[in-house]
Amino acid sequence: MKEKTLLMVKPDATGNGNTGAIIRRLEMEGFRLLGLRSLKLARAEAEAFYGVHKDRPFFPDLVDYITSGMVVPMVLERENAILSLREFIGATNPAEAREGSIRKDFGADIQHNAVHSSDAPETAVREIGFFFTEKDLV
Ligand code: 3AN
Repeated sequence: MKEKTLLMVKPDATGNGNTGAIIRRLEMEGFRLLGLRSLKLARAEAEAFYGVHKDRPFFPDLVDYITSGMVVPMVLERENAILSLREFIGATNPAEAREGSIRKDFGADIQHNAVHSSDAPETAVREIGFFFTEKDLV
Protein backbone atom coordinates (compact mmCIF):
# COMPACT_ATOMS: atom_id res chain seq x y z
CA MET A 1 0.00 0.00 0.00
CA LYS A 2 1.27 3.48 -0.87
CA GLU A 3 2.06 5.52 2.24
CA LYS A 4 3.05 9.11 2.91
CA THR A 5 5.71 10.07 5.40
CA LEU A 6 7.53 13.21 6.52
CA LEU A 7 11.26 13.73 6.17
CA MET A 8 12.90 16.88 7.52
CA VAL A 9 16.44 17.91 6.59
CA LYS A 10 17.91 19.39 9.79
CA PRO A 11 20.06 22.52 10.28
CA ASP A 12 23.41 20.68 10.18
CA ALA A 13 22.67 19.26 6.72
CA THR A 14 21.06 22.42 5.29
CA GLY A 15 24.00 24.46 6.65
CA ASN A 16 26.55 22.10 5.11
CA GLY A 17 24.93 22.34 1.69
CA ASN A 18 23.74 18.72 1.68
CA THR A 19 20.02 19.31 1.08
CA GLY A 20 20.18 18.63 -2.66
CA ALA A 21 22.29 15.49 -2.30
CA ILE A 22 19.86 14.10 0.28
CA ILE A 23 16.81 14.81 -1.90
CA ARG A 24 18.58 13.18 -4.86
CA ARG A 25 19.17 9.99 -2.87
CA LEU A 26 15.54 9.88 -1.79
CA GLU A 27 14.28 10.30 -5.36
CA MET A 28 16.73 7.67 -6.64
CA GLU A 29 15.34 5.29 -4.00
CA GLY A 30 11.82 5.70 -5.39
CA PHE A 31 10.40 8.16 -2.86
CA ARG A 32 8.14 10.57 -4.73
CA LEU A 33 8.25 14.18 -3.55
CA LEU A 34 4.71 15.47 -2.92
CA GLY A 35 5.54 18.69 -1.05
CA LEU A 36 8.59 20.65 0.08
CA ARG A 37 9.21 23.73 2.26
CA SER A 38 12.15 25.58 3.78
CA LEU A 39 11.81 27.54 7.00
CA LYS A 40 13.33 28.33 10.38
CA LEU A 41 11.26 26.94 13.26
CA ALA A 42 10.25 29.25 16.11
CA ARG A 43 11.02 27.92 19.58
CA ALA A 44 7.36 27.19 20.38
CA GLU A 45 6.94 25.33 17.08
CA ALA A 46 10.02 23.21 17.76
CA GLU A 47 8.75 22.40 21.28
CA ALA A 48 5.43 21.31 19.78
CA PHE A 49 7.02 19.27 17.00
CA TYR A 50 9.23 17.37 19.47
CA GLY A 51 6.58 17.32 22.23
CA VAL A 52 6.96 13.56 22.83
CA HIS A 53 10.52 14.21 23.99
CA LYS A 54 9.71 17.08 26.38
CA ASP A 55 10.74 15.16 29.52
CA ARG A 56 14.00 13.82 28.05
CA PRO A 57 17.26 15.36 29.33
CA PHE A 58 18.33 16.34 25.81
CA PHE A 59 15.10 18.27 25.05
CA PRO A 60 16.42 21.85 25.63
CA ASP A 61 19.49 21.13 23.49
CA LEU A 62 17.34 19.54 20.81
CA VAL A 63 15.10 22.64 20.65
CA ASP A 64 18.15 24.98 20.58
CA TYR A 65 19.66 22.97 17.76
CA ILE A 66 16.57 22.52 15.58
CA THR A 67 15.83 26.28 15.79
CA SER A 68 19.45 27.20 14.97
CA GLY A 69 19.06 27.24 11.20
CA MET A 70 16.96 26.29 8.23
CA VAL A 71 14.98 23.05 8.08
CA VAL A 72 13.56 21.52 4.90
CA PRO A 73 10.51 19.36 5.62
CA MET A 74 9.07 17.30 2.79
CA VAL A 75 6.31 14.78 2.19
CA LEU A 76 7.39 11.57 0.48
CA GLU A 77 5.23 8.80 -0.98
CA ARG A 78 6.13 5.20 -1.72
CA GLU A 79 5.07 1.63 -0.97
CA ASN A 80 5.72 1.05 2.75
CA ALA A 81 7.21 4.55 2.90
CA ILE A 82 7.39 4.96 6.68
CA LEU A 83 9.44 1.90 7.60
CA SER A 84 11.47 1.81 4.40
CA LEU A 85 12.49 5.45 4.88
CA ARG A 86 13.51 4.78 8.51
CA GLU A 87 15.68 1.94 7.23
CA PHE A 88 17.09 4.09 4.42
CA ILE A 89 18.11 7.00 6.69
CA GLY A 90 19.84 4.70 9.22
CA ALA A 91 20.05 4.62 13.01
CA THR A 92 19.54 7.79 15.11
CA ASN A 93 23.23 7.86 16.01
CA PRO A 94 25.28 8.24 12.78
CA ALA A 95 28.11 6.23 14.39
CA GLU A 96 25.74 3.24 14.53
CA ALA A 97 24.02 3.87 11.20
CA ARG A 98 24.28 1.42 8.31
CA GLU A 99 27.08 2.02 5.76
CA GLY A 100 25.71 4.05 2.87
CA SER A 101 22.75 5.40 4.86
CA ILE A 102 21.91 9.11 4.89
CA ARG A 103 22.79 9.56 8.56
CA LYS A 104 26.08 7.66 8.15
CA ASP A 105 27.12 9.79 5.19
CA PHE A 106 25.74 13.20 6.21
CA GLY A 107 25.33 13.10 10.02
CA ALA A 108 27.99 14.03 12.58
CA ASP A 109 26.59 12.84 15.93
CA ILE A 110 23.33 11.87 17.64
CA GLN A 111 22.09 15.46 17.67
CA HIS A 112 23.48 16.60 14.33
CA ASN A 113 22.12 13.60 12.45
CA ALA A 114 21.12 15.28 9.15
CA VAL A 115 17.46 14.22 8.93
CA HIS A 116 14.33 13.31 10.83
CA SER A 117 11.66 10.94 9.55
CA SER A 118 8.30 9.85 10.95
CA ASP A 119 8.41 6.61 12.93
CA ALA A 120 4.79 5.33 12.65
CA PRO A 121 1.55 5.96 10.70
CA GLU A 122 0.00 8.21 13.40
CA THR A 123 3.24 10.18 13.70
CA ALA A 124 3.40 10.62 9.93
CA VAL A 125 -0.14 12.08 9.82
CA ARG A 126 0.65 14.45 12.69
CA GLU A 127 4.02 15.54 11.30
CA ILE A 128 2.76 16.03 7.73
CA GLY A 129 -0.11 18.12 9.15
CA PHE A 130 2.37 20.15 11.18
CA PHE A 131 3.97 21.57 8.02
CA PHE A 132 1.51 21.04 5.16
CA THR A 133 -2.16 21.36 4.28
CA GLU A 134 -3.92 19.05 1.81
CA LYS A 135 -3.70 21.60 -1.00
CA ASP A 136 0.11 21.82 -0.66
CA LEU A 137 0.45 18.16 -1.67
CA VAL A 138 0.31 17.33 -5.37
P1 3AN B 1 14.73 9.42 15.59
O1 3AN B 1 14.93 10.79 15.01
O2 3AN B 1 15.66 8.38 15.02
O3 3AN B 1 13.29 8.98 15.59
P2 3AN B 1 14.34 9.91 18.43
O4 3AN B 1 12.91 10.16 18.09
O5 3AN B 1 14.68 8.94 19.49
O6 3AN B 1 15.17 9.53 17.12
O7 3AN B 1 14.99 11.30 18.84
C1 3AN B 1 14.59 12.49 18.26
C2 3AN B 1 15.79 13.38 18.08
O8 3AN B 1 16.31 13.72 19.33
C3 3AN B 1 16.92 12.67 17.34
N1 3AN B 1 16.83 12.80 15.92
C4 3AN B 1 18.15 13.33 17.89
O9 3AN B 1 18.47 14.50 17.14
C5 3AN B 1 17.73 13.73 19.28
N2 3AN B 1 18.24 12.78 20.26
C6 3AN B 1 17.79 11.54 20.52
N3 3AN B 1 18.51 10.96 21.51
C7 3AN B 1 19.43 11.88 21.87
C8 3AN B 1 20.48 11.91 22.83
N4 3AN B 1 20.72 10.86 23.62
N5 3AN B 1 21.23 13.03 22.90
C9 3AN B 1 20.99 14.10 22.11
N6 3AN B 1 20.02 14.13 21.18
C10 3AN B 1 19.25 13.04 21.07
